[in-house]
Amino acid sequence: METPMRVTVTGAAGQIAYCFLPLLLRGEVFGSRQPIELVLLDVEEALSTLRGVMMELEDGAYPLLTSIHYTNNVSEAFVESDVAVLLGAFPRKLGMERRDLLQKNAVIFKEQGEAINKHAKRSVRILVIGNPANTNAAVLAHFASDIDKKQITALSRLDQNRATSFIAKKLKVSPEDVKNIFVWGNHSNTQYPDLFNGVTDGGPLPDWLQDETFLRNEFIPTIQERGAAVIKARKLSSAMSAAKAVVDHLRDWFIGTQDIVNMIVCADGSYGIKKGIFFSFPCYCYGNGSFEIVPHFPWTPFGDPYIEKTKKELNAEWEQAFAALLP
Ligand code: NAX
Repeated sequence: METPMRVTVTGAAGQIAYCFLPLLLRGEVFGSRQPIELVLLDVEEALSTLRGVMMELEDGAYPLLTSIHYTNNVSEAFVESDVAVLLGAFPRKLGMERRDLLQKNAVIFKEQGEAINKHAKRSVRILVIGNPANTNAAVLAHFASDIDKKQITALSRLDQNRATSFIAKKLKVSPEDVKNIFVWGNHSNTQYPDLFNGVTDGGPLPDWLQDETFLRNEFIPTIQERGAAVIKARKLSSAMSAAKAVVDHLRDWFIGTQDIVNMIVCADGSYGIKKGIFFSFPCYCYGNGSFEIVPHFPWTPFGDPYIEKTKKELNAEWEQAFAALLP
């Protein structure tokens, strides 16, 4: 057995955590030989639920679980963390303006960024899932100033999985036979799902899938609105599919993959996206928590207005979030 890895999960009393934690402890992320020290963080009001989650994890008798600790203390939660999975965020409430949501979360991710900077291992890898995920990651990156920005990513894999699965269903093939479907930009309904680089069976997607009317009226809005459609049907937001996407993201980032995967990462100037913005790009993961933005998949001119829209939204989010934090 290897040295235990300390994994901190925030929002651990929530519904994605409830689906994700069993998958983590079954070895689906870091493999079946990697022991895990689990630290669970949530807010004070959720501590009783968190205690129940901890009891259930103990009752699972997972061989990989070496220890488990829960807390509502942010500093304590990140001590010596190897990996931080940040699910906890302030939810949008009825009548709440988006600006207020951004600012409430900016305060949370500032505090967590500072705590990670102070207490986590220097090699820590951080995955932000809590919404608004791109801007929360940007805030965290700003305040975890000693941590390399390439150690911080946010989740757009659920959007990529949704888009890939949609195309596979149209083609009547398995999702693993469809590659290079990308989702660019913000994890919001301005995201740009793009299939022009898609391949199946070693060749490009059929022309009928690249028809602009189909893209505008069916493919793009279905993927952009998929989260809302799940809420409408289930009366709860996506949790099972989100947990699967978290597993996919972390496993590929740590173990590596031959596929090109979507991750929200700090823009380095690739594709003309302003440096410092957290944006969903096609990435290649080498394993051990390293990745590169893959530069060979430009969107076609059809995508330009979509990219402009999502860029504009991210710039506005950045300004609104930081307005609450910086003098
Ligand atoms: P839940 O509302 O079930 O759970 C969230 C948990 O976070 C709650 O237990 C809450 O008490 C806790 N929390 C709130 N503030 C906290 C803080 N400051 N510190 C620690 N914990 C805190 O939400 P769930 O369905 O589990 O979703 C978690 C987050 O993922 C939400 O923000 C959601 O919007 C976001 N999502 C992001 C996705 C993505 O692709 N990036 C997709 C799925 C999901 O919608």
